[in-house]
Amino acid sequence: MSQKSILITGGAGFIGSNFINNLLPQHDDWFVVNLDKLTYAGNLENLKPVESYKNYSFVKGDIANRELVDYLFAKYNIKYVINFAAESHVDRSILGSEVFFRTNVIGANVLLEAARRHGAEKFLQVSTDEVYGSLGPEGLFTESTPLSPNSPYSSSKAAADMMALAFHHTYGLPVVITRCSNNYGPYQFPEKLIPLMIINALNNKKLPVYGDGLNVRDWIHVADHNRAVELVFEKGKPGEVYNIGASREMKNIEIVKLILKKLNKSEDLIEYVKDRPGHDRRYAIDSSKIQNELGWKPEIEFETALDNTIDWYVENKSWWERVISGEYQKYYKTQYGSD
Ligand code: NAD
Ligand code: TDX
Repeated sequence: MSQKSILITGGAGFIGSNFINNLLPQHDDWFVVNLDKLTYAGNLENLKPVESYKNYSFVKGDIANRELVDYLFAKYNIKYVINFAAESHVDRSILGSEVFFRTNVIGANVLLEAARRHGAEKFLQVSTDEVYGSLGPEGLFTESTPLSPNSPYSSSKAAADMMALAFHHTYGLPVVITRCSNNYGPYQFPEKLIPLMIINALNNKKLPVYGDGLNVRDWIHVADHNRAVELVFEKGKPGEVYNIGASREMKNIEIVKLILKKLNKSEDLIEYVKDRPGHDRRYAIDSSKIQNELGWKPEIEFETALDNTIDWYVENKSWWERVISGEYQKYYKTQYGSD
């Protein structure tokens, strides 16, 4: 049987590790090379379920390192790429944007150039709904919504999307792009809303809600997102963008209250804090294109899966206790002004 050699980048992060853990057991026809820099967000513990697989290899390194990326393409005869690697947190991009441009823009360029030189047959760029900017109370993002990113993070993702599409247009590189809404699920780094609130509640710490708490995000379970990524990777049409979302809009404060209720904690733990600068008001995704053209649909029901996610954090205290030691403490103090 011939194996597809796939370079998966950022596979030690939240979404990438869920992708590899779920997909590798079903694919002995894939040889997966996971290239990850192991930044604060990368964690090899997330990949325990697959570390002994024979069709899996981990490489610690930077996607912006041209020599390394070129060497890996040649060594493993890489013909397929799924680029999950990114600096992914909006608040950190507001504190300092340089590393966002280095990884998200230059890193994507290095991968695209290597893919072009080595005759790649598919390149999937994992992007985000944040490239479309912010919505008012009505309407949904479609694939033809103009890009209007508002944060250093989303502008770096939008730059990578445009470059990836230009590589398709100019060189015929078979690029596909996915733009997904907010993910939740196991192994999410606790700087993001849901795990941060769960962990603070478990520690009886204040839950910092930005602004009036009425900003809206459209939530999807990471496993639904990853099924869509796999489908777009296999069946997506080169040069096309596919929005991914589960039509589950929630105000931030509603999520925070659901978490407190599930954990039997008082709403007195909620603390309204200074708003995020440039805070996008509302995201909501129209995913009819991937549903109609590729036959994907979300399958995971939000309330049950949020409960299961909360249970996962309750049961995996040792995972997050290690994750929030060290660098996280410094970040938390800078971002929230308290320990
Ligand atoms: P994450 O921060 O949890 O993980 C990112 C991973 O990339 C980490 O393992 C990190 O070590 C690695 N990485 C960072 N810089 C690197 C570099 N220069 N070279 C190699 N590896 C590097 O992020 P995530 O939430 O898993 O997001 C994965 C992708 O999905 C990102 O591209 C993000 O923009 C996109 N996305 C995320 C969401 C979400 O809700 N989390 C939604 C839509 C799209
Ligand atoms: O402490 C907090 N308090 C708060 O009110 C944090 C961390 C967040 N929030 C708010 C800000 C947002 O309105 O919660 C909402 C969600 O925030 P994040 O979890 O930081 O996600 P968001 O900014 O929406 O971006 C996420 O979705 C799109 C991911 O981090 C991105 O990687 C992805 O591209």
